[in-house]
Amino acid sequence: MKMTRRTGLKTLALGAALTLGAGPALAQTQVTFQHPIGIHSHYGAGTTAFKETFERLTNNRFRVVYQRNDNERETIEAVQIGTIECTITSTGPTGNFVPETRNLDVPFLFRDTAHARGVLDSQIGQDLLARFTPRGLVALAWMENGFRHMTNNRREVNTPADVRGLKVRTMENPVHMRAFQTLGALPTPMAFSELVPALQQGTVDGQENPIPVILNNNLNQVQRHLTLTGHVYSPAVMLCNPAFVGRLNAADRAAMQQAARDAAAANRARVTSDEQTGVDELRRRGMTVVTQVDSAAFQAALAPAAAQIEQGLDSALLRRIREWRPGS
Ligand code: EAX
Repeated sequence: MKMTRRTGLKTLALGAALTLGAGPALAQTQVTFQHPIGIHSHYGAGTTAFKETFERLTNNRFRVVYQRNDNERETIEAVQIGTIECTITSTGPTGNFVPETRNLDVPFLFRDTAHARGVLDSQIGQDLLARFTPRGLVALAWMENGFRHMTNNRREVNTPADVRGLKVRTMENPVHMRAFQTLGALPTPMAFSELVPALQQGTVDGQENPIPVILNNNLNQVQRHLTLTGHVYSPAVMLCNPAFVGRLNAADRAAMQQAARDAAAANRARVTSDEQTGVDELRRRGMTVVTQVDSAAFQAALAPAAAQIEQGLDSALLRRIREWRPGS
């Protein structure tokens, strides 16, 4: 019995060696990407662009494979450990790994998309990417979800007062939680993977996410009212495992960096187009959408708690971000 099994194994090994020797598949190394929302989303646009560039520039010696995982904290940990190579995650959970990223989560910090993208592309953004290195993560590029908006099942939200008493799922992020507490909501932090069941079961009344996330995750199926509060910008970041990056030769590493730039560009282009078409599409799917929002009223409602919201954050960095202008 033992003999037979050993022989069987030998045959298998030989067979495998022959198959591998047969063609260019020989040296293909799998690069596993995990992130939420699926390959047809704005995150998936990034992964698809990364795959296309990286595989092409390395003559297909690498094969990028996507797996969906809606738990961002889990994917970051998996990248740290090395069970997967890369992820794309919002800054929802990154503050637990790199506290400095919480500075980006302050409500109404960014005036508009150009401001947010400009800051992330500037030295400020590059310095923040470098902060991931000592935490066992290689941060390749800033990407994004867009500006976050509120949805709920109770009522149309027109003013900050309408938010009072709503149970709102927030990301597991103390800056966001404090902001919603200030508005009089009952913030309930949970992973993205728990969001849809929580909305289905009525554990929470609402949530907040950018148009691309609402659209690509079909949140219209579990939410009736959308208000374009744009209360905070939602950055995302592409993270890879340091041992994986360390094994790449110089040319492959340059290919990876080019692939990450292409990924960020594709991600942003998709966010822009989702934001252009998303409101009409979500109305078609049955949501009510409040587009005229008194943003100043929401900012004023948060103002008394600004010090508390920014507690433990880097006030000099926040000032640099606020004062950033195109070309600076
Ligand atoms: O990164 O948790 C969230 O609401 C995030 O915006 C989502 O996972 C996309």
